[in-house]
Amino acid sequence: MWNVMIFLLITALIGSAKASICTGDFVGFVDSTTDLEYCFLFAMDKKREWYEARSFCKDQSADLAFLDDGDLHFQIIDYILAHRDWRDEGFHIGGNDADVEGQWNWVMPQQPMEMGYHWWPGQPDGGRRENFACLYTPDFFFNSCVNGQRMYTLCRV
Ligand SMILES: [Ca+2]
Repeated sequence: MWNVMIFLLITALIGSAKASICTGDFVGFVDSTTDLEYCFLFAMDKKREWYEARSFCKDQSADLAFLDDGDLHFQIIDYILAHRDWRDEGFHIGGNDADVEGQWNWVMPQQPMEMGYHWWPGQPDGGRRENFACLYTPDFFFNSCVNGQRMYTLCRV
């Protein structure tokens, strides 16, 4: 009896746990609108400024995170909030208005950032002092972060 129940339990667990395509320390998130998995790296080893953060991601064959598609941004928020010691922090993502003030673009893929929706109300602000998009405490919606600010890094393959 117990043997059968344990067998059924293991079968159920294997059946529900789809193998992740993500390697190393990358974490897989399945976008519920496309059912496709995307791999993100939360680089908590040190705090970096934005350009250094981008180089770090490229060294991992990735880039700073793009978050305008599906529900991935909201899954990332939940994941960050589930880590008690991450909740007071900020994470670099792959958007900036460094080229033309007020024109926010993603670096990968190269396309304009959607304004509104993913941004905290009132963001972006700060003019030429704040040219780099980040996920920032306490809500981890998009914020414009101060040039040169050091924080953690969110990469995406
Ligand atoms: Ca700016």
